[in-house]
Amino acid sequence: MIDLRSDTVTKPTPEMRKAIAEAEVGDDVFGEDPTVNRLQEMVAEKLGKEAALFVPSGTMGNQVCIKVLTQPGDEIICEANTHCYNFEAGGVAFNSGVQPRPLEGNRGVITAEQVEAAIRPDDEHCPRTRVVTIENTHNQAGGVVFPLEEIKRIRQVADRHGLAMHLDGARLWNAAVASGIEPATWAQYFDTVSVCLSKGLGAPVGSVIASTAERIAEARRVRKVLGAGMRQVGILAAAGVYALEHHVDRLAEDHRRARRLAEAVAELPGFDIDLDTVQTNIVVIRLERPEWSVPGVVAALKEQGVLVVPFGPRKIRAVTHLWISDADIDTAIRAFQHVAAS
Ligand code: TLP
Repeated sequence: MIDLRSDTVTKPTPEMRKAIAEAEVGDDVFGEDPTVNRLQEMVAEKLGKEAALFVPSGTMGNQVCIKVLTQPGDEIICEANTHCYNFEAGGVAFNSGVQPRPLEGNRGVITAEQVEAAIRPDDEHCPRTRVVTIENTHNQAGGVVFPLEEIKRIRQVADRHGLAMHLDGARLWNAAVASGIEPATWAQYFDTVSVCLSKGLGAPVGSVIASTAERIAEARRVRKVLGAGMRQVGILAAAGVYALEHHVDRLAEDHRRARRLAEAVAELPGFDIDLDTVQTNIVVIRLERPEWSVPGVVAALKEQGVLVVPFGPRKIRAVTHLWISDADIDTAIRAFQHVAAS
């Protein structure tokens, strides 16, 4: 099976398993796991932040950061198709007691003008606007890199109005490799940043959040409240360290393969792809034939040995990653050709 459902499906490579097996560990609740400490220092440095914290998932990364930045009753501005609004099980309401203010973006990108217009007046009837969240790359939009210039402009608005900014950088590594802009250059505009190790980088588990030392100390408390103070978790952090050292630059290969798949499938009758959005490792494909259903096409591709996921009423998604080769892309293209011809 060629598994293009997500870049989360990767299994650790033999070399990564070796790093896991040999990891030095300690009790991380005591702050004594050397491998966790090393991972946190590495990520803080790569993101140009004072401190960082290992968390089990990207969802927890976003949730802890939002909790640290808000008070119950606040409002957070986000793009309407972002993960933290749609796919974290109502987490910002559940964990932080805040309400999201979704803004409709253009291919996932919201503007400084949209953000400014959405900021609430200082009025006792209104929630307090407290945070702007940005997702980079933007998953639902098809792996779009959020333009740095717009982030700078949104930051200016945030500064004028005393708002914090959070970056859901689950795939910030992809954005950095695709754009040639360093992770720290992106991160400098944000008060909190969450990055994932278990997506394109291929680690089995884990995300890291980064911010000031003060906020990370608070984030440690929040992580504890959520039950994720972990013990000899260096065995997982070791996979993250290995991934950061060996699997970042190679993301360019995933991007090249996604592009090749997208260009080939876009030519086939019945499949529509906005090629402008195919900037990284995600390909969102719209089904044009009215007689096709999403589950039907997903099943037909599966019969041809290719797994993709439903991604909205008329859409499916294919994602390239560490375990997808050029030959796999050839096979996947043939599978799409077969379905198009059926
Ligand atoms: N995304 C998953 C699914 O949940 C949709 C995927 O297959 O793409 N932020 C972004 C932008 C994400 O895409 C995801 C996961 C997360 C956060 C959450 O990460 P995890 O799954 O580690 O909680």
